[in-house]
Amino acid sequence: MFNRRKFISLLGLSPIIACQAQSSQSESNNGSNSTSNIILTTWNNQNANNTAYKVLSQGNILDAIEEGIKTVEADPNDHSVGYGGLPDREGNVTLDACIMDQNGNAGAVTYLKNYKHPISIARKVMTDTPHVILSGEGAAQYAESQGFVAENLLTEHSKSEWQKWLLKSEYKPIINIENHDTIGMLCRDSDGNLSGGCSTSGLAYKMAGRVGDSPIIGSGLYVDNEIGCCVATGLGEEVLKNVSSFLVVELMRNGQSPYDACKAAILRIIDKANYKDFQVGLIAISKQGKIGAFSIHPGFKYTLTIQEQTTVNEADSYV
Ligand code: SD4
Repeated sequence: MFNRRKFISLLGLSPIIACQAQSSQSESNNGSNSTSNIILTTWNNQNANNTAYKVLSQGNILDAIEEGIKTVEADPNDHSVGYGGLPDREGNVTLDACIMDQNGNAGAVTYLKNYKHPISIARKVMTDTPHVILSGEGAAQYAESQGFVAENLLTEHSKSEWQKWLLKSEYKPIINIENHDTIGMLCRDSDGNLSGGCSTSGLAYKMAGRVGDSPIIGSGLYVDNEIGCCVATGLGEEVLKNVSSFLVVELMRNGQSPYDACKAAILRIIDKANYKDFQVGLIAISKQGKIGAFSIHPGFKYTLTIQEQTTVNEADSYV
């Protein structure tokens, strides 16, 4: 029943590198060696990968994650993240983000309005406060106190899309199966240390106050430096109910490869829900530098940077 689609968009890669990237969906070590830097992101996020890879080459894994994710948060053409993200049903762009490091530290912001770079604020929550999550008004107050500047995140385009939606106001919490672009990023540095981050404006036209999986440690992201890391994208409600990223890391702890663990966690979701109308995609890296990805429906792409080569690949899927 598994549809093993092996679509690869290559950016000037040699056939040898192409084969390495292609086999990355299964059990191979995707051409990495024990000292490879690896950046793995959800969807087609080549700019984010290239930025993060450059920063990681200079040595700081958290800077790599923050700077990589910031490129997407600042991009008005990405309608699922930061500036230009589609708003909730009341016309407010509300943001969720989190970060987790190799020492098990974590920080997150949820339901944050008017700040373009929630990943930077999440990082500050992690490093400079005694808490893991700051939410809504409190997160905004904290951002202001740290010198972040509030701004309107609704672009002309996202405003006019919202106004079109208002005409019928039909709310279906369905994730576009083929082409979404929330950013989840996993990094492994040359010492084998792992960290990750995630940033999203969540579901378009969601109810005010809705928080998805992306800022919730264990659901949208989980990192265990001894074992591996995982990040999720898709319909957050289903990921939340299954604590999918933690599950993937625990399955890896029990010996499964990143690919098998992502597949098993997707099957767990499918067992419990009518999966026909929604997408979930998972990506993971093991401590040893193997990667895996799996989704419910075809169309889930992930971006891999390794040995200075960036490829956009389509994950295997259940349907
Ligand atoms: C959410 N998981 O808020 C996010 C949305 C997402 O690609 O990943 N979109 O439910």
